[in-house]
Amino acid sequence: MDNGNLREGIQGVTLFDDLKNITVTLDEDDIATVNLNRPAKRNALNAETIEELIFTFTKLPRAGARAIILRAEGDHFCAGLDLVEHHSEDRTAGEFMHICLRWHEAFNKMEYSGIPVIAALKGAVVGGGLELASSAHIRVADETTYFALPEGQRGLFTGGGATIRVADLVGKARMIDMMLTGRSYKGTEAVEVGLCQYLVEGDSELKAKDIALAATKNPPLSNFAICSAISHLTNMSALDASYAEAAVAGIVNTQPASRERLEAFVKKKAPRVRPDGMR
Ligand code: 1HE
Repeated sequence: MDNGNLREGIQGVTLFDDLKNITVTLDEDDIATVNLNRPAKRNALNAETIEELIFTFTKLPRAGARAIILRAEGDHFCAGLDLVEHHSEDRTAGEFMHICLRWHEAFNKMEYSGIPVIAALKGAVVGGGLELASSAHIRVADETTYFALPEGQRGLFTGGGATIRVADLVGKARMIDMMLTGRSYKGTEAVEVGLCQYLVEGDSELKAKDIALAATKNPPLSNFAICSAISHLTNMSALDASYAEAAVAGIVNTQPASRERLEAFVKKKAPRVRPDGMR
């Protein structure tokens, strides 16, 4: 492993240094940064990038990462499906179904990873780029960020999970409107409709880093439940979900780290929950 220093602000050890389209670093706070690194192609997702995302999100939870920042080189987070590759490959329906299954594999690895994934967004977050961003647990936008699903206008349909995750964020009616009309969202409106949870002036990555650092202060087992159980439980019937929730809480809420924190509360040494946060 080499010492990575991709750019000012991201420092750490470079992991998996044989990847071509993404770079991955792990810093001294155990925060990994997954960096989409095809800016000349606006970080469009070709088949190789998807395979690299699968590899990365399979390995990272067991490589010591306690939180993950997903960011991109260049002015745009991600332009979605690599349209040039899709055009030149001239895929059959069956071939493209398999491509979509690989996208699902990558994005499910993120959403169900048990490690908080925070997306630092900028510029275009469109089509498959929005499918990628919506697989993160938290999305931070800056003032340049805009969200769109131009599939309809391209004569395409979403294939990377937008019908599940984007519909979950904004609701079915808004998603249908975005796809039929090419409508895009940005700024406070994007926050209000649920496409992102934070909107910052300046660099979204700084806010993502703050969020990641805060998350690393929680016990890993609590984060594991938050960043996998909630997604699983919302896929279940309410009856089964409430049973499974009890099982997860049985494990998480009796862990040694939780006993220690409760002991601190009982001894009046733990922070209180105030309107402006825990202090
Ligand atoms: C690309 C792609 C791409 C750029 N695939 N190569 N996604 C879209 O419909 C979005 C398509 N892209 C755009 O609308 C624009 O490129 C952007 C708004 C993102 C950026 O604009 P701009 O002016 O900065 O860049 P550009 O001049 O359009 O593109 C620069 C290069 O990036 C150029 O390559 P070059 O070799 O000619 O320099 C572009 O071809 C390349 N590029 N976007 C391939 N998407 C699982 S199903 C998911 C379905 C979808 O995702 S549909 C949405 C597709």
